[in-house]
Amino acid sequence: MNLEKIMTDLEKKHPGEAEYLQAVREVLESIQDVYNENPQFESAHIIERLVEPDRILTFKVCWTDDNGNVQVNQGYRVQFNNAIGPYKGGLRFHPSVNLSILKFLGFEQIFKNSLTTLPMGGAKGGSDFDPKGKSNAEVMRFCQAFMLELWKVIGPETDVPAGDIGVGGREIGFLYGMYKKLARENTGVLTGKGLNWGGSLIRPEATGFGAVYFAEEMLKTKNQSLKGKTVAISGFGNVAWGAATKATELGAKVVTISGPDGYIYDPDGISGEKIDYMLELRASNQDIVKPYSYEYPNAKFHQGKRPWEVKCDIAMPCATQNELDKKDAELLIKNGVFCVTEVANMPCTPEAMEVFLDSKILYGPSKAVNAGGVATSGLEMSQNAMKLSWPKEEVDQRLHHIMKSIHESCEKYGKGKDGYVNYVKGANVAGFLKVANAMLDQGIL
Ligand code: NDP
Ligand code: 2IT
Repeated sequence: MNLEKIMTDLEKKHPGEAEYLQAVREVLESIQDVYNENPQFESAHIIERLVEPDRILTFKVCWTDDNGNVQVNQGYRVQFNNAIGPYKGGLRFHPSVNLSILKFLGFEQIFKNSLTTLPMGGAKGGSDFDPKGKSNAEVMRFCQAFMLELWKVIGPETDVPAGDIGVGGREIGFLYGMYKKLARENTGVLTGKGLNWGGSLIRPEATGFGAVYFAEEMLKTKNQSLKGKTVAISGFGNVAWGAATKATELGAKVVTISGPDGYIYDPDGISGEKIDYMLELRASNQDIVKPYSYEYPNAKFHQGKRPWEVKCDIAMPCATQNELDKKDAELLIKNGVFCVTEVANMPCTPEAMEVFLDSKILYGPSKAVNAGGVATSGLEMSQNAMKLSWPKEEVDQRLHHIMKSIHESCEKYGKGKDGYVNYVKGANVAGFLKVANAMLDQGIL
């Protein structure tokens, strides 16, 4: 594989798509060896076929706000690869959404979904719509207008969207309602549905729970556990909530959460009703964490700062891409962090990742760590297909089992001669091999 040539060609073809190019480079660097050892991949041009999405749908979303003004947003669905199952991946509603971000997320989703052991291909979609400050009725009208276009390309056996930043239970409800009306069917076309209309128990918690189960497996390799560990978390959305809940349940102390306004340091630990308060804050539509320090005066708000300056054993970035850079990584290491698990998608910059790998700490990449979310979406699809619903314990047990198996795959392909497990390499190679072999089996498409 001529990595630099592939990257130069891709940069020429897709100039300025920084996040997408970053995600591709990371995977190609990891899989180089296994790719070169298997000439059948090169002769079938697997890389060239894998780095380009199968297709991208872009569309205009017109809707009317509460003041009667017409609003126009951009909508997207990137169907990346369906070698091992129907396209599967979330929808992100955030003003920063553009094609580069959705292509990076869709590309990552291929390997993540492959790791889950379930038959799901990779996709992502969304819009530059900003849910912040919008009324319920506005969110509903936007979701309905978005689905008016999207429904043509999705279906329970073709492409199954779900949530991501800015898309939670409320949005999935509005989207599903419109899909059902247009397609005249009541099927598992979206995941993250309401629990009383086809949703799976544990799906809301699954990304965070899965991430903590993965961290537990990593710690076990060092004869350690979460008990008594101090954890720094960023973000205060759905994923941060699930991670804080499970980490606390397993005996860790979560001391930070963060928002675009800064971070909260709570020396007493963010547990119990404080975790519920985090959800209230998120639902308040203001997008700030500062009010936490009024509610719990022992906690301190640090304006405009990120939580990576606090002393912690475990860091769990749960907000967004590239939110932890080289300086943050060096500071975390200096302060004694020994385990970093990426719960958001690609939260560490390539330079930060290098610092963690060079330091040989336990470092779990997002594809592996946060795969519990989409894995539980896969379990929701199975339940919908069987027209059954599993009890909470069963879903949780399956999720736990899947996270253990992802950890095993990472160890299998990521363990070096010195015994250090490079989980980045492990996740990329394991995810890649399954998809690449499926592509070989299915011919040139
Ligand atoms: P939410 O919308 O619930 O929360 C994301 C949170 O991060 C928001 O509070 C957001 O605020 C905040 N945020 C964004 N940028 C920053 C920043 N620079 N500093 C601090 N906070 C910031 O989304 P989720 O919890 O669902 O998603 C969080 C991450 O997890 C994303 O990377 C997502 O892709 C990933 N993920 C989600 C899964 C899911 O099932 N939901 C599954 C797997 C991964 P603001 O809106 O103002 O930017
Ligand atoms: O990034 C992700 O894996 C998600 N947002 C969840 C996708 C899904 O289909 O459940």
